[in-house]
Amino acid sequence: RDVPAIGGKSFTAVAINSAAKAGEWIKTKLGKHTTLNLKYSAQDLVTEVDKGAETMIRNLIMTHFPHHSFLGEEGVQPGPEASERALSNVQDEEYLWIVDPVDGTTNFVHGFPFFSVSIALAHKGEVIVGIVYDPMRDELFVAEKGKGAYVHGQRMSVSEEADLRESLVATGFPADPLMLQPNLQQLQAIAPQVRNIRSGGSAALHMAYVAAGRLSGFWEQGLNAWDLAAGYLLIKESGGRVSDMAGEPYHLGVRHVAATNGRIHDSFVDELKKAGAASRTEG
Ligand code: 2AM
Ligand code: CA
Ligand code: CA
Ligand code: CA
Repeated sequence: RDVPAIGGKSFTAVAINSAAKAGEWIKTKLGKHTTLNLKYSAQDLVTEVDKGAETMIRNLIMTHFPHHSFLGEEGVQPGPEASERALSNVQDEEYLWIVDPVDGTTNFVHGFPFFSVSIALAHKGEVIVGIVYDPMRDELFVAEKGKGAYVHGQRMSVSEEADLRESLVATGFPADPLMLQPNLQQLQAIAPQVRNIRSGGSAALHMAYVAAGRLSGFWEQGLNAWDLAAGYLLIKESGGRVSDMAGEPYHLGVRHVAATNGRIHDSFVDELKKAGAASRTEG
């Protein structure tokens, strides 16, 4: 296939291999992790599996592409300020890998089998490859810019619903109490208008499900580039729309996200806005 390659290995192949290797290992550690630390708060968890998986992915990527930059969640100090600083230091690099080794650590820790590995490659700030891998179901979601998005090798497309009343939408509840309140207000506004609400606990996997047409929409506040970059490309290449809470197009700095099949996007964002998004779109 015609994908950008250096040293004979395509970007996408390296992303897939890294996610698959890490995912297989993470799965073997489910219920068997030995260290659990709190990062920023009692809701902000990390285990040796998060760190080990990130190291595994980083080493694989750096072996193939030693001159590329790397931004991984576990290499960044906890908290929103450090995350924003870390992103602004690297977001203009020519090639930047953006990695969340375990998206859904709370689920992983509790044995709730819904988590993923998220790997994106950005070229000068634009996402060109996006991979989300669910090791429990062995589902690999892959997108290349301009070439579509695939699951199980089949082209994905977003769902058809054009009306909130027919829509199944998901959200994530922010760990930060300051952001939980607006999220609950949005939940209260959206819930009566849609078919139903889900909250699985992995933002990247929710984004992949929007791309696959399994969810009509998803919103969450207080996320980071590593939660969203891969899922953004999956949705875009599946015909959907990703924006911030004000409806502005996605970029790597977006932290409060609205992602849909496109058809419900404007009404979805209107409702979220009315209900009271957190005050800063990127903060
Ligand atoms: P994580 O599991 O990689 O940390 C669930 O609502 C989503 O929020 C997950 O994608 C989760 O990613 C992310 N998340 C969990 N705790 C967080 C925190 N303290 N700050 C920012 N994002 C968090
Ligand atoms: Ca985390
Ligand atoms: Ca995450
Ligand atoms: Ca993580």
